[in-house]
Amino acid sequence: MKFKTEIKPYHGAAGGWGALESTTRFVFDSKKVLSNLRNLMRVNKGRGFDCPGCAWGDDNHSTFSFCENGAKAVSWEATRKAVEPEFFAQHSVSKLRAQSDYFLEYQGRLTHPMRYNRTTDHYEPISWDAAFSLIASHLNGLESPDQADFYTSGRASNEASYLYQVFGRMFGTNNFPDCSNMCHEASGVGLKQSIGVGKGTIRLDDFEKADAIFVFGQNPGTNHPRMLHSLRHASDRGAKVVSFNTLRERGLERFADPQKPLEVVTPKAGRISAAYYQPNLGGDMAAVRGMVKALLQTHRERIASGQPSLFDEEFIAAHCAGVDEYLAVVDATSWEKITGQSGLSEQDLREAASIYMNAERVICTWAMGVTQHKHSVPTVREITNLQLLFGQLGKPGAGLCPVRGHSNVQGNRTMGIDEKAPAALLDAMESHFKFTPPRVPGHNTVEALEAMLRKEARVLICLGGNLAAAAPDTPRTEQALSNLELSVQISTKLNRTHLTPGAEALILPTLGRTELDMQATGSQFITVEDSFSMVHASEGVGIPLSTEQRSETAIVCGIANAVLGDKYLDWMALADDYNLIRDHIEATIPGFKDFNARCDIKGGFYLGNAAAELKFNTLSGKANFSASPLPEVLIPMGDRNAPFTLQTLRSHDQYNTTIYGLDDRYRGVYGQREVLFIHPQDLADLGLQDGELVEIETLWNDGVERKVTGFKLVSYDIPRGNLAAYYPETNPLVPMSSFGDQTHTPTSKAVPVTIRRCQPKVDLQRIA
Ligand SMILES: Nc1nc2c(c(=O)[nH]1)N[C@H]1C(S)=C(S)[C@@H](COP(=O)(O)OP(=O)(O)OC[C@H]3O[C@@H](n4cnc5c(=O)[nH]c(N)nc54)[C@H](O)[C@@H]3O)O[C@H]1N2
Ligand SMILES: Nc1nc2c(c(=O)[nH]1)N[C@H]1C(S)=C(S)[C@@H](COP(=O)(O)OP(=O)(O)OC[C@H]3O[C@@H](n4cnc5c(=O)[nH]c(N)nc54)[C@H](O)[C@@H]3O)O[C@H]1N2
Ligand SMILES: [Mo]
Repeated sequence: MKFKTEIKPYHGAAGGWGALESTTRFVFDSKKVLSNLRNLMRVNKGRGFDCPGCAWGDDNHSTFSFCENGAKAVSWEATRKAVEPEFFAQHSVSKLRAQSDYFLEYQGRLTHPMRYNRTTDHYEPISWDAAFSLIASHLNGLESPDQADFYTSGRASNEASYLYQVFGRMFGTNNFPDCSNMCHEASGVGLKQSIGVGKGTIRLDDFEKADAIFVFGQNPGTNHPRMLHSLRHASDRGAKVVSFNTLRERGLERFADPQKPLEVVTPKAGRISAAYYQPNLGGDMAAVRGMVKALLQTHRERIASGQPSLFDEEFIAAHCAGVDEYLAVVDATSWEKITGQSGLSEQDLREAASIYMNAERVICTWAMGVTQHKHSVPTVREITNLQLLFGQLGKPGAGLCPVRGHSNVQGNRTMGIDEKAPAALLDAMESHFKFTPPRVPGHNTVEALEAMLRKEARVLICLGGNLAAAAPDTPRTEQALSNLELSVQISTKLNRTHLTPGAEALILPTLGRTELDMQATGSQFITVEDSFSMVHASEGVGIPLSTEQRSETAIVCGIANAVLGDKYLDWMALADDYNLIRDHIEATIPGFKDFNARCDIKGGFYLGNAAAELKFNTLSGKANFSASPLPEVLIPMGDRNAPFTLQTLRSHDQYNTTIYGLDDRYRGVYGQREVLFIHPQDLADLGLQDGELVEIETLWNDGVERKVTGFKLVSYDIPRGNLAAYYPETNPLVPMSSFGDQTHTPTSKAVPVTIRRCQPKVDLQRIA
């Protein structure tokens, strides 16, 4: 596989023909053109299947029912290429480790259960029954159930993830690390403290009613392309979209004039952002604080001149606690600190504030640019503070919207994939299933890896995902994984985690969401929950590539049955008929009354959100303002001063650790991934040139060397001192001990680094 590499700025708009061309290329490449297209037509329509791409909601009246990147996800899942036992017989694990993530993904779907043989360094076929027995003998041989970890990646269905946590808790542990720990954890934690519920408060059609939409730290053009439609429609009818993003992202600007951050929106086709601000990495809390400081001043001036309050006093009095403490902290925060930390001028922040106050209904959305910092919880809460001051909750067209990542990551939490599950969930498990669930909190992802490093965790089962590449500090993560006595991967595609086996390892090949799931009682559907708390059914149509592949639900049941027998539950009956699983969900999880019947509702059903109804399940019974000072420094790292802060982010042709291609079209990068975006003046100051290669080294306080080499410099519209490069290639740079306060989320958007010129890398021997 040879790729033409070039850097060529992209001048088109996000979406449009560029996207269509790229979509069809992916579909045609996957060698199953007709049925692929037919599949695509059905995504998110009728029963059909839910797009396994992102967690954006479904707009049932739109003709546009899939996006370019959803098309990639579907067509790559539907590939007819297969990784069969012969493939593993040909290639040793060590040889495969030298391959790129792109190569691994490209080999196709896993078709047979495989067991790693340490002596030969090859995976060999194993029967399902033998695989389940192996798992049972390891798990039942542990001294304590807490020596096992049960990881979940956010594609797993409600049914599979629900049974998975029931099984894990019956086995005796709360060790449920999940991808959410590396993702939107701060949104859940922060929102819960502020408004009593860890989910967004809005519904998709609120975008049609908002007067302003503030988008913080998110790149919807690539990661939530369907959101562009909502933003575009909003903008076309005169709502103002205001973006806070460290980089200029094509999907957020379109016609926004870089010279004029504040532009009044005219209904000119295509414009997304009315104003675009580029804070420093980690500068959003300061930016919002600055907006509130400006608003507070206006508020006081109004009161002084006898005008009505700028804030929603009625809302604050009726529903909120802690406003005085918060405003005191705002007063105590200097403009100097705000502008220094955010990197934005007072003028900019006053402009943003003025857009905000002139809008009757405001939505704030955010994603990884907000959640992957040390101070992410206070940042989420600061955004909430702003919304509370103006009563932007409990009314149409307004509210809080963390835009989730994986298509069912929100559903997984609802189903109980939570290492610190609330007592109510455990009580429900106990009374419904008649067992004593463990009450001690379990491991999150970083804690699980640390426990593996200490050899305290001995068995790992992963329901999807790719920890070796997704988790921080790659060499330490790989060490952790190889310390395991047994690593079990329930997967669709070959990935790096399979190539980092423990003493024993199993690959269990599973069906994807787009595929027909035939069980004893007929074709089964599953359910998922989107970012707007809508639960809907999803039924695959594609014919599975191999009769050996099993559904995630059937695999979870097979493992549970082998480990626990039918002591508490008849697992195999549940695998035969998913309606029975939904009956258990209905009996134990709030909001799922008449679950099976409601699965027939077109477009799904709404789980409800107490905060959106102004019911706040907090200790105070009110929505709590938080009164955190701004962090002392953005990157705490001991006593060394790093010249640069690096964020690790996604290119357009990837889905997390799955690499579909080597282009990042909107950023003008083609045929390569090892690039480093940098401000042109920083380049000049270092005496470096565009296109030169550098090594990037993390400056951290534990004496461990963290370095990657051979990254090509690309000058870009990014604030000085800030850098950006793709994940997972830069995960070796993210220290495992650098994580968010109260979340343990790796600080993937704030890595203190230095860079220096280097020689081209000697490429490893590749078998492509
Ligand atoms: N096609 C595709 N879709 C996806 C995914 C994928 O990999 N590919 N991944 C899915 C998942 S799991 C998730 S979590 C989401 C991720 O969706 P995003 O959060 O959009 O993902 P990132 O690529 O990490 O982009 C972070 C964005 O925030 C900006 N940013 C970074 N740091 C800061 C900061 O400190 N402040 C501000 N204001 N901006 C900042 C970056 O410039 C970038 O635009 O997407 C989901 N959807
Ligand atoms: N440096 C850095 N690190 C990050 C991030 C970052 O921005 N920067 N982002 C973080 C975020 S937001 C997230 S969510 C995590 C993602 O972490 P994970 O969810 O662990 O990783 P993915 O890459 O989404 O997992 C891909 C693998 O899942 C399997 N798979 C795909 N579809 C299915 C399916 O339907 N069923 C099953 N059982 N398996 C399936 C395939 O084998 C594929 O190889 O990464 C985190 N890591
Ligand atoms: Mo994510």
